[in-house]
Amino acid sequence: MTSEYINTYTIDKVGVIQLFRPNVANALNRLMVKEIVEQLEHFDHNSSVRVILLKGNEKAFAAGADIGEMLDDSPLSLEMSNPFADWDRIRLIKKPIIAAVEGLALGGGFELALHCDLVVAGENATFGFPEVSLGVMPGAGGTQLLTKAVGTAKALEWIWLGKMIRAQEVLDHGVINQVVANEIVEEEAMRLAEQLSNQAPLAIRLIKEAVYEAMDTSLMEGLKLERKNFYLTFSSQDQTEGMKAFMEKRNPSFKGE
Ligand code: CO8
Repeated sequence: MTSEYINTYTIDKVGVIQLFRPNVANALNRLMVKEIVEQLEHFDHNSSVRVILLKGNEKAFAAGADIGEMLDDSPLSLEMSNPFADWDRIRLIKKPIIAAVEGLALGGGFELALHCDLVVAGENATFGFPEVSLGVMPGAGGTQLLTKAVGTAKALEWIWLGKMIRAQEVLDHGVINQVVANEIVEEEAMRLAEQLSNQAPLAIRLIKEAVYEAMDTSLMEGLKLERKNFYLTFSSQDQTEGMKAFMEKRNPSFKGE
């Protein structure tokens, strides 16, 4: 798969996607978003990959959607080109996606991080939705995903004021998972990815599905799905291995079967 705006590689069972438009702070043009999504899907279907790591560079994870590309958009051109169809596909990825955020995660860049399951950020990382200063608003899920994470008061404050928020404050509001020294962001994200990649893959993906279901559904429906997924884990050899290993007082070795 050849890509213009991303670099990709694997380390053990971790598939890595690096956003690569360094001359424009990784501003996300539509082709770049398409490339990211297609690579996420590629890793999702690759049985030797268990976790996906998304990263930028030390200056920027991504400074938002490409403003130059949007300049001449109209409601009709947006409706017809349907740029958010690609974003919707991110939600369908079954494997864990971890974002390693250094530097800026603004606008669409913050939204991309919010589409990831876990986020490790550097202490100098800055998050924010500056769209209001461009006369627009978040469009790739920012108002919904941020509000679900922090509630209406903080979401309105941050988005209305186009606030630049330091990583620690974003962490304090439970939006991201870890803030670490800038130099070790990637290392820590990779450590987390490796830890997850050694867990039983079926359990990991069914947990992801059940946890996101809790955001959208009634408690009864969510409990039903959880129960079905719980039963499904008993179809795997990893369940037998995990429980046997406990009984035999040893570490389990999960094979993803
Ligand atoms: N789009 C296009 N180009 C950008 C963007 C961007 N979002 N961000 C930075 N660049 C470019 C700059 O124009 C500059 O290019 P050049 O060297 O050719 O002049 C280069 O990147 C470096 O930027 P700066 O010189 O400005 O570097 P600074 O370190 O001084 O500042 C900032 C970096 C703070 C990132 C600054 O460039 C900035 O404020 N950028 C805009 C941030 C922004 O407003 N983001 C929100 C965009 S709107 C959005 O994301 C909507 C999402 C919903 C739709 C998504 C689906 C399509």
